[in-house]
Amino acid sequence: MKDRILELLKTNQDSFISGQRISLELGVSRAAIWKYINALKDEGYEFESSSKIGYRLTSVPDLLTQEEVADKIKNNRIGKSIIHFNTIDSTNIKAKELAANGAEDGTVIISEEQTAGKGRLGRHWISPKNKGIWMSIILRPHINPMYASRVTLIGAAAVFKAVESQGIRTLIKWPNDIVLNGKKVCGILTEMSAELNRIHYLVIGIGINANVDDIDFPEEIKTSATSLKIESGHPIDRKSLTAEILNNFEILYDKFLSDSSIKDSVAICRENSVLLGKEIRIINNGKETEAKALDINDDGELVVVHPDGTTGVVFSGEVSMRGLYGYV
Ligand code: BT5
Repeated sequence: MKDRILELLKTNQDSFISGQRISLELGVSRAAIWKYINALKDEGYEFESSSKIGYRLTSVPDLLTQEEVADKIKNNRIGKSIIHFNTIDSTNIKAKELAANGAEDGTVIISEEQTAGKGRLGRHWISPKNKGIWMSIILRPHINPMYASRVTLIGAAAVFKAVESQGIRTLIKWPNDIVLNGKKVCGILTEMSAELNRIHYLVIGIGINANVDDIDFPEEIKTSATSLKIESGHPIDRKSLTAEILNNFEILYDKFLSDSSIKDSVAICRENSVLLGKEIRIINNGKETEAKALDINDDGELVVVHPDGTTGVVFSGEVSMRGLYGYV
């Protein structure tokens, strides 16, 4: 009911709506309306109200709640249900917990802040309050677990397209980073619960530095991290960007489910890659090798040529590149 009252107030933002009208249109008592309006005030909505003329919505909070994002989502599944937190340890941890308890395919967990945001290999992800998009998507694909890591590239392609739609051109650093002016603006962490031939669930965690300020980055990542706001010089509409990512994700993900192919996502990652043609260092299981990045093949693997002239593919692992994130 709170959602419906909010919707009614949103569609009539230029005028007052009387309590009587809300009561009649939605079949709810005046006392209940008052209770819901107070709950909305607690969430940061602001109203003008008068006992004679009713209520008028004057300001909506900059929060990534279901109420604020849902009207921009065009999907059938992804993001139809958004579970929102003001603060949480990690949206990936919460998503895994909810998935283990039966949360539906496409459920999205978003938090305004993470106190223990996770990067790969146990690393920490800085997630300051109200300034980024810290979200995790629960997926239940009927595919071979072998193909699960392909979802990371779908995520990267979806973020690229969404950010591009806001007028900002980024580059993709295979397999899980989005880069702007040589610094990281987004990281993706895909986690899985599976048996040998069956996936229970996948969680794809996406962290985007939308409106993060320089001061929010700790000293050790100041030279390697940036935000869309810092680089573009203007604040980012987090609600639209969140919805755009989810909209693009569903389109690309549905193609993948229909034939296990990620050709479209790979094409986006390839055309906008920061690595291809460059000398790179690959760190896998603690072992470092040097190579030149040649291509991303249709399976989403990085094709490289080694110093001895042989070619090979890299499935996963760390890749660093001269000049990027301060690697010299
Ligand atoms: C990643 O790991 O890039 C994956 C990050 C995934 C974060 C999302 S947020 C929503 C969801 N819930 C979670 O708990 N996680 C996901 P990796 O490639 O390992 O990069 C981690 C490294 O990036 C750190 O060791 C830092 O050096 C750097 N870093 C940390 N926070 C950063 C930030 N906000 N922006 C840019 N770089 C950052």
